Amino acid sequence: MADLLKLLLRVAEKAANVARVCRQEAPLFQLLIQEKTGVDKNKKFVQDFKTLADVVIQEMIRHDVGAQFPEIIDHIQGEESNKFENGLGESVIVTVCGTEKETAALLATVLDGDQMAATLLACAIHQDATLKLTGTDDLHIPLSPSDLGIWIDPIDATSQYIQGREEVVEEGCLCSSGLQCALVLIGVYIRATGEPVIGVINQPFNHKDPTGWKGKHFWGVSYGSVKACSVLRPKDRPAECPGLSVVLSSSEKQAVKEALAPLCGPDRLMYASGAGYKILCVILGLADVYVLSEGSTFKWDSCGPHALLLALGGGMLDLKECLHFGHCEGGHHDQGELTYHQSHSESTGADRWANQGGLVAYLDCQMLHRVIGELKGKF
Ligand code: 2IP
Ligand code: CA
Repeated sequence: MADLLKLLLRVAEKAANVARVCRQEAPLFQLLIQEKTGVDKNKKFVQDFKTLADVVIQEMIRHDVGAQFPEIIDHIQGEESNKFENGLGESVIVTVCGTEKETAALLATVLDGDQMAATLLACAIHQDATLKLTGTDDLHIPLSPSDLGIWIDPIDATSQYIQGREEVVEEGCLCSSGLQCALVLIGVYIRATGEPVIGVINQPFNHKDPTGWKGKHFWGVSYGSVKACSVLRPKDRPAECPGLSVVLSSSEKQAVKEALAPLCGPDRLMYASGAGYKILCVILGLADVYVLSEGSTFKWDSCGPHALLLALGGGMLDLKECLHFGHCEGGHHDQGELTYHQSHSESTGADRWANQGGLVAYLDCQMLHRVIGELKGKF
């Protein structure tokens, strides 16, 4: 399955290219930033261009993975539906076609005949990405494609991507908002158990050099004794530095913020945008723990980054379950690990795939234990 990992890294890079092109090319950028409401709303198609960009990236990943691994194609799910409908009852299924020209023609139908934008977008979708891969060649992952399913978040933290603020941060610090928080997330899980096994994260806007924005990618594999990650596990905190850092959503409940403040101190209780980005902060050691008390993330937000946490010896748990049962024994915490194969049948729409009990992401079980201890009974 190392071939699947390599393919996912390449398609995630292609997705990152599309994300960058949509901000670089003026005709696409104009479409991206204009919020169409009321009378300005595109009369022919209801969705905004940003939804189209998300859908196109998701379908491109589905197309490329399906071509090489047909056994997985019916088990690739994402945040977006590829069906575009308008008020006149017409609908178009947005897919990636066999040729760039055909894709451009199809995209033009949902872009209300804007040939220029459709051509630019189709060109980015059909362009192969070049990526230098390291550490993936010797990997042997004893899994079969017919056992696997995939979750895709084409662009997580879409609002940060659209606003496009360019934040400058010091090395080793997290970015609370801005383009750096926007990520392409792809996660592979075992269909029978829901366990995440392969994760790919691409950060299309990692840093800027004189030629423009440059991205960065991260990957992890966790299956039985096979644990591999492009990121080194951060060093354990020295004993003389007992403080603990937690990253939260700025919209987190006040009770959670207050419960964690004494544990972290003012500088170590941090806020950042993007569910995927906050998990990446834990993976990179920029924060020890990410806590979310609401059911506001979905399987596509967490599956990919979760595999990297597992590869590094950490994990991601359902917060509610953890608060209820939570003990961390023997250095690892198995109870309440999030899974990716079952929907909430009582819910509708995207909520069927929500991480309903909230979540807590960690690398070091001791840190998890301290955070859970503080939160118990507080909200
Ligand atoms: C969002 C995005 C938001 C996050 C939310 C996700 O996904 O990651 O930033 O909220 O949970 O579902 P917050 O930043 O408060 O953590 P998307 O941008 O793809 O809708
Ligand atoms: Ca998301």
